[in-house]
Formats: sequence, C-alpha cells, structure tokens
Amino acid sequence: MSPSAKKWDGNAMSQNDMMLKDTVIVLDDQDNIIGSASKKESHVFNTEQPRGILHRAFSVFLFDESTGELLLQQRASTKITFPNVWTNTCCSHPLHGMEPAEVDTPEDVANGTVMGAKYAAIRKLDHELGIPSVQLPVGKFKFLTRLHYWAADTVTHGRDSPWGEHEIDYVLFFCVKNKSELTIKPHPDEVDDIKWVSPQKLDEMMKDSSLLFSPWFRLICKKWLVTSWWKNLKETMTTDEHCDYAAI
Ligand code: DMA
Ligand code: MN
Repeated sequence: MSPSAKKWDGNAMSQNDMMLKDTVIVLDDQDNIIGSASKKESHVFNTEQPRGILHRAFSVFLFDESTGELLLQQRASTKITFPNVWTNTCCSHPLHGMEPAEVDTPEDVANGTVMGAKYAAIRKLDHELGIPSVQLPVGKFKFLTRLHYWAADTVTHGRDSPWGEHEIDYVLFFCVKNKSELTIKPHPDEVDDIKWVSPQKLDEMMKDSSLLFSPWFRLICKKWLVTSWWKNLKETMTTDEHCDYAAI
C-alpha cells in the first residue's frame, strides 16, 4: 500500500468520483500556490476559461538501466481527459489534503527535493500500474525541471474539446537496475496497455500515424528527453547537470 492509501483509495473511486474529489493545487504562472479546485473544474475548457485553470502536475519517466528502455503507458479508453493516447510512465496531480503531504513550497523546488510531488508519484504508480510502494524508494526519484504548458484535448474530442490540461508539470525520473525488480499490474480504469521502448522504438511509434500521443509527452520528448536526458541517462540520474530548478 502506498503511504497515502489510508486517505486516498483509487480503487474505491470511479473516474468521475476522482474528477470531483481530487483537489488539485491552483497556481499563478510563477508556480505560487493561489488556491485549490476539483480535478473536474480545473480541466474544463470553455469560453469562460479557454485554458482551464493552471494547476500543478507531475510526469514520471521510469527506465530499465540494463536495456536503457523507458516504460510507456497507453491511457485507458475510459479516461475522461486524454483517453487512448500513449504517454510517459505515469502522470497525475499532487493533491491538497494528503498524508504524507503532496504540496511543495518554492524552497522545496529550489533545493530539488519536491517530496510532495514524489509522494504523489508513488501513490499513482501504485494506483495506475500496480507497482507496490516498497519497490519505489522516494530517495531514488530525480527531479529534473518544470514545464508550463496548456493543451486542449483535441486528440480525442476534436476542435471544440470540453477538456484540456493547463499545468506546471514537475518532471521526475526513476531508474531500476532491471525491470524484473518491478511488479507491474496495470489498473484497467487507468491504463489500456504498457510498453518498454528504446529511443529507436519510440521514434518508430511516433512516426506511426495510427498511434496517438499526449501533448505533454510530445513536448518533453522534443525539448529534453530524446536529445539530452535519455541519451545521457546515467549522468542525468547521478549529477545535477541536467537539472534546472529555476526555469518554468
Ligand atoms: C494529469 O494526468 C497530469 C499530466 C502531467 C497530464 P492524469 O489526467 O492522468 O491524472 P489522473 O491520473 O489523476 O486522472
Ligand atoms: Mn491536469
């Protein structure tokens, strides 16, 4: 069980319950906390809020060091936002009111600890992929940087999509020596498929027009992943060369 499971039990909630009950961290564009909102209200794109409500998120990239492969997931067809798309290992939101706390301060960002985002990542890697928290020591997560982006969910809902994302996304890397160390049991409400990929395999998949990819994954790939972080995985994990805690 994840440390937060006492307060938050994904298995006891439907996707709609989570949209109503998950309380995301609302931000200004400098990543200062200015309030809270339900997952549902923050992800609505309409004429009143064409870019939704800016909130905090995290994106985990999980690697197998022995092969250099990255674990991708295909979001379940029943997800309300961005169903069916292929994306990085796990994405979600640090929430208000969790134990251990998931709300990081500017100091937590400046010194690169972001324990809140890391605990949220452990909670959701357990919920979405069934990876037990004991296999995910919090000290092994590496915080790299933050990405501010917005995107309507046109991938699946067309031009007038009622949903979208507007986030400051904390990018977290995690490496295992070998994927055999992990128990992975995807939750069918969250994940339709998973795949371990090399950079070459990912490139092939992204050129395949029958496959859909999330906008945030595409952005992270283009900005940093393929050209820098993944290519130099050992250096990325063991030094602060690739960390940027000032930029958003
Ligand atoms: C939101 O992920 C976070 C990012 C980085 C897009 P999500 O929609 O999968 O969140 P949840 O799993 O909580 O529904
Ligand atoms: Mn979001």
